[in-house]
Amino acid sequence: MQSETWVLTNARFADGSFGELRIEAGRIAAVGASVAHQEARVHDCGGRLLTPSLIDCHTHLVYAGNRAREFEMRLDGASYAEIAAAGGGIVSTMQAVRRASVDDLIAASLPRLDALLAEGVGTVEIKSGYGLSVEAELNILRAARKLERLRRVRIKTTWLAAHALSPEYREDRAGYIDRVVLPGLEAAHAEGLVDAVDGFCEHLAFTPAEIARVFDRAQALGLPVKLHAEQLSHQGGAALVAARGGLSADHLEYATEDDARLMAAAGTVAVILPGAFYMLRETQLPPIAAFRAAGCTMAVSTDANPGTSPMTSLLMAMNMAAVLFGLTVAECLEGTTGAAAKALGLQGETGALKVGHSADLALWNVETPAELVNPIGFNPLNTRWFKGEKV
Ligand code: DI6
Ligand code: FE
Repeated sequence: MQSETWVLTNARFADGSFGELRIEAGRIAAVGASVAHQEARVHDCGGRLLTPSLIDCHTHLVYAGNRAREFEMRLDGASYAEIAAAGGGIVSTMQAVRRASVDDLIAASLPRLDALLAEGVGTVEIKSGYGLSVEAELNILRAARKLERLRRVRIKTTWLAAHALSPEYREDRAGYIDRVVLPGLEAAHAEGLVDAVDGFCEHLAFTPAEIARVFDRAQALGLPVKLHAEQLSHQGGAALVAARGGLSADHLEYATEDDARLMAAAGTVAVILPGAFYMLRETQLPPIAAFRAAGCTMAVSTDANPGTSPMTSLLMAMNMAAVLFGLTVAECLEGTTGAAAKALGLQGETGALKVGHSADLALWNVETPAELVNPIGFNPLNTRWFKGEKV
């Protein structure tokens, strides 16, 4: 995609300084107090805040149906684990997904994707995990790949068949791994549908030993791994994914200081998901101070999913991360830009206003990052650029 040469003038950067940014061939060619103007069209930012486009690095955006009825049951006192044990939860979304065609999945997911993009998001990770059969898992990732062609967005896909045990395999856990998760991964990889491999390591999902088998196959295929770890209880998933040099460990409410040290040493990003914490009325806080002390990179994401985080606002996730978990404004902005890029293996490509990066930019009708994080449910996006093109 060969796009025009632009100079953005009078931009306010997150550190409060003013300057200019030059875009050539879809990439950031220069950034500073002033940049070369030759042969460029000019966009006057009017002193507004200019940031990289936001990155939502953990979503289950592609699904069908909804779980509003289960939400009402939880309001009546049922727990998430009780609903899952009674055949609700992930399995109820599975039934809706299996009835849907790829086109149905796209139609259901586009409004959610559009909600993110309207808030200045330029990169979205999308997981499978609601099909729980080879074909239905493939269909989710086929839909995710098509979304990338329908909108100006970069999509990273993740194989998450180890999200829940499908009902067909209730008595045969190893059979689910052997006949769905692993061969499905091979098929999805052969079809070019997989950028990374994830799992749900939890008492109501998969054990570290089961996840290790999935990671073995992922790594044999040369695919990076990540993990839903220590969300509802401490299972050892964070240590496992760190030992594999994984991209990220996600949720982490029950993670320990040791986990934080192992993740920091491995370069495994801690992905903080306040939406699920909020919806489940969790009270166990993720060990933010330990992540900071260990020097662990922290990202913030929506976890957009129909059950525990029906949220398609990354700005809202930033606000929740600040209010519920005590992240600073700077941590929230880095958590949805540079750190989120690292969680997807995209550092160097997007997520920072750096020469050579893709020109994925967001211009906001505010002056400071705090004005992005402070409001609830207000969208101050002015203009978004994707690969140097004004959207
Ligand atoms: N953790 C979560 O919070 C979601 N998946 C996961 O592994 C829940 C997904 C759902 O309830 O539909
Ligand atoms: Fe998730």
